[in-house]
Amino acid sequence: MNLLNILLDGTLAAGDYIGFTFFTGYMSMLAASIFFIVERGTVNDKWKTSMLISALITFIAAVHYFYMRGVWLETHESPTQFRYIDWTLTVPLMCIEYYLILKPAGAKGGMLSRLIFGSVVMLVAGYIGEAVVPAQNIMWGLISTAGWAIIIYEIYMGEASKLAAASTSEAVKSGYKVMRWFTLVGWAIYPIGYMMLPGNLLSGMAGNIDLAYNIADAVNKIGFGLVVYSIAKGATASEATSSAA
Ligand SMILES: *C/C=C(C)/C=C/C=C(C)/C=C/C1=C(C)CCCC1(C)C
Repeated sequence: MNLLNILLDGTLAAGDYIGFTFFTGYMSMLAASIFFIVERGTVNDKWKTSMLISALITFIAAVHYFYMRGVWLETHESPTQFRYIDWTLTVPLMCIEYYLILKPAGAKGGMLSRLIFGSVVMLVAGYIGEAVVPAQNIMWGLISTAGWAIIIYEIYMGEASKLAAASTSEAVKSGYKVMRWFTLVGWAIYPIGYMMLPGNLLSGMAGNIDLAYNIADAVNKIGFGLVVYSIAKGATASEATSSAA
């Protein structure tokens, strides 16, 4: 029996597709970290910190995926604690990416604080709804969504969006639009996964919360890092042309 195999020797059974995504998540996060670290050498100094943060995001995720796939293999239950520890570290780092990208355009600490405040509300409420009082997961999901809305407001209508619009760098301007699209559309996969919790709006659906989260993490951590990478590359190239002229 598959489950017995897993309990006895921790192997990945054929047909355990959620387990597959924990393994591919682990390996792809690790590969992405190496890519960002190596490519960091090819961008101008002022973009090197952004590249390092991209690598840290995927590396922190790789380490947590290593543990999460272990929990999944042994129990076939959601590794909720590791999941939220990972997000608590990686989501604020994504806020720092916004700050660093907009810093040459004049970003201030207040903008960063508002993004981080929104993240804390979003993640603390999400954790309470998943792990502390699951019977009230709808209410906590709504509070968490309010935290996400603070972030969306800031990057679409708040100071961050104004700074990006006023930036003199084409690479920053166009890359910023892709970054915030990830934060709106890519991040929407998480609440959809959450709604598959028992008692929530999509609980009868055939989906699985860990499958949704694993796909979302790959899209949002690796994809977001690649956008930062393309901004750094694009800005480096145009900085070279302008200094040669
Ligand atoms: C690398 C990890 C990332 C980008 C994690 C993002 C997580 C979210 C956007 C979670 C959002 C949630 C809601 C908006 C409502 C329901 C509860 C959450 C925490 C799943």
